[in-house]
Amino acid sequence: MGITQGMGARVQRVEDERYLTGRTAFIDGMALPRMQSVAFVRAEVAHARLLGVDAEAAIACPGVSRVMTGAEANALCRPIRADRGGPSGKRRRYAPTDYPVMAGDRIRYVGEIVAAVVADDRYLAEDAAETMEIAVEPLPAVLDVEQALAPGAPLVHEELDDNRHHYTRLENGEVSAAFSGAHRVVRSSLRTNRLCASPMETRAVLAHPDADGRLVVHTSSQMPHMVRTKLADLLGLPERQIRVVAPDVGGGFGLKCHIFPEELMVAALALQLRRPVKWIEARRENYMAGFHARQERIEFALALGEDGAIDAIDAAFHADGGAYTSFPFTPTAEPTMAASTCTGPYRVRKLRTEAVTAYTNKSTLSVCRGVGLPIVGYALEHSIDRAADALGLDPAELRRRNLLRGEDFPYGTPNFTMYDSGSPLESLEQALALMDYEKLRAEQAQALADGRYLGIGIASMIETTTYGQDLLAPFGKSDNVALHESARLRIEPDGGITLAVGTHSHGQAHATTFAQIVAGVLGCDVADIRFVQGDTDSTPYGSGTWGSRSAVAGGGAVLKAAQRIRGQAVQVAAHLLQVPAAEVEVADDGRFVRKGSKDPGLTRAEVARAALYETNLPLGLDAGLETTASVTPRSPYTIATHIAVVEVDPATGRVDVLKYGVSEDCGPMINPMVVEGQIAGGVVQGIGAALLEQHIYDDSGQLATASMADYRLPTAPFVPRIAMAHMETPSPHSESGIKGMGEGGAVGPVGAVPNAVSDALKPLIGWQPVTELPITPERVHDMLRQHRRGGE
Ligand code: MCN
Repeated sequence: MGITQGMGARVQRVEDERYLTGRTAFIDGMALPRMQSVAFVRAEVAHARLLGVDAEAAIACPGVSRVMTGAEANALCRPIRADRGGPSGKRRRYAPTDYPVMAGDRIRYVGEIVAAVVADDRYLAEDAAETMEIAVEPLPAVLDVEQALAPGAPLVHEELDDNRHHYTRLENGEVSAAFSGAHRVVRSSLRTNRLCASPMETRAVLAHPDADGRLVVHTSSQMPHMVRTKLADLLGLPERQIRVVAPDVGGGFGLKCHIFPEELMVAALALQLRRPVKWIEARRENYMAGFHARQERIEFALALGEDGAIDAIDAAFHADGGAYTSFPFTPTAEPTMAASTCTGPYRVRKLRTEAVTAYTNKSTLSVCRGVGLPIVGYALEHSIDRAADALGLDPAELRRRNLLRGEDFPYGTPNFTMYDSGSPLESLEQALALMDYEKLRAEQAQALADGRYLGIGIASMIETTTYGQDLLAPFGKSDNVALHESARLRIEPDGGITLAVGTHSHGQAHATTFAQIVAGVLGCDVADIRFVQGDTDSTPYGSGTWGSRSAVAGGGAVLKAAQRIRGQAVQVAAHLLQVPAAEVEVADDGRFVRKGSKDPGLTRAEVARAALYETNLPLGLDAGLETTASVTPRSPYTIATHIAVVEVDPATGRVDVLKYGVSEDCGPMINPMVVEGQIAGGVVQGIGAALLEQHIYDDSGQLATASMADYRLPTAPFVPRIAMAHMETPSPHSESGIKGMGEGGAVGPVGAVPNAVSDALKPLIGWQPVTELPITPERVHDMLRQHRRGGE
């Protein structure tokens, strides 16, 4: 089969069979002799002085082997800390805090760990945890970014002067003049919902000392090498004494690319007790103490010329950042990314942005699929549709007048980003054709005549992917994330191939797509390749999977390793065939043949065995066929257009998504089927973010949405079939021209669905903005009610 399974082929996902037949290695299914379970005792107040923890009754409970409280835990393990270089000043400040593994003398959010109880099983541990007496002196809680930033607000961290975690400001061009001279200004105050990743598998850790006394930590992580480095650093152990394994991981969506107090605590307890210790997170804990994302207040303004050209953008993103600085990604990532991408795919030269993160007494806010881009998708696309309405233009027409075109690329944005290639305008036209926009408008008019309210929403977007050197180097030295990615490739003596990578696939199908890259270079089948990931003992150091980087960074390293090993194999084959290496080529079926010769040449196995066993190979050649390669990537930008068609029922406020279409250009696709799967999964998440998902804290800082009954996720009947069309503009920023695309699906709906809702309600109340997400039936009712009130 060989080359037919290379890049571009719709190869069936090789990893699915084991998931579908239950032959998986999730941590919950693992058990070791003498294993203990942990239950964490968590704070029940949002902000308090912690006066004391009475563990006497818990220690006496049946099966309990250990109870640990803050003083002891914090002496064993240094706090998590995310420092970053660079001076503070008028335009920039960053004030990180220590994130202790357990609350010391202060509690800062409901769900913070106050103690750990270790027992023979989780039931016994939970029963004992119930008996713990926690004495607190409540303090006023800060529960909102505006409250946090108001002068005189109670301090979440006493050592800081105020609750500002961070701010950055940028001004490029004469923005004030552009606004005062504008033909039209469109200004909106918007709010995005506090939501979370909600992976199917919650967080999970199983740690134990091995026979040599090394610490082995199984953890449900997207970044196993980073976790090992931080465990060593914070527990004070030599890194070589730690092995981290991220086995099967049931989804991460950005949550699992952090180091967590729970990982450190379970590891510390296993070392102390000298036995395996396990923790499986309950959904309630995940919602209270797994990080949240996205809650921001946004001020967004466009200055437009008479022809509808956007002259300037003025945008401020204020994030409700929660209690602590997470590592390696921090609560500052969402607003910073929003500010640095807020011109989207449009031609805008003048820009003013402000990004602020405030400490609040809530669970820490960090990254989730899309990081800042869904916020921009919402605010910018909302503003485009609002402007189109104000100017009396069709939303597609206003986009046509402002979108970047192919000839504009490479394009430097006013926020100092260099877009590489593609055409947002062509993407719009492709999406309009895919969905038959004219026909949709006719159907909408017919529906209205029948008394139904249909709306069409467009979102044009550009997705930052890979987060390469160009984007991250300007932040200076980084101890937080490694930029490179690596791959190790070995051709075994029987011709089979072992590929080990530093990334971590937990749904993205790397076992298939990375194998396709190798298949394309070596002319083998995907089935010939054993894929290894997630184990720091057997994979090369990599940064892991986040930021839609694996195809470009990891895939780039795989390609480099495959090309290098092919070169090595050609040297050996040349010796065996007794011709110069330049005369040898790899045929589509993987045989090493002399160019132009009908001779069958050599199989991969023959060459691989010779590389190990042949006695008279030239002395300069490495023995065996094995290599490790790494790539430090640049950032390619993926272009997409999403179109949503919704129906709104004004009586109930219910919004149904009837049709959905995506045009996507992520460069040459390694596997179009995998790309389409990623888009579909993302769109479902994006529809959830637009219509359903929301964490709500009450006035005392209690999380009111701590179960799946209250935190609503989209299910299959909620989502229509998704139409897709592709373009494949190569990127000059990557090997093979590939661009990443793992997050974009989740970005578009957050712009397209609200616009479709405003469009649906237009015949009833004129074009009214959706100013807050998610668009619950209550919010639809509010829009209708406010309009009625306004008209009175
Ligand atoms: N791909 C391709 N051709 C391209 C680009 C990508 O065939 N031109 C393939 C890649 O080879 C890979 C997949 O598409 O198999 C996604 O590639 P990429 O865009 O590099 O994204 P990553 O693999 O780095 O995945 C990370 C991304 C992120 S950041 C989040 S969050 C996310 C997501 O992927 N979390 C997910 N998708 C997820 N899907 C599942 N099922 N579960 C998660 O937790």
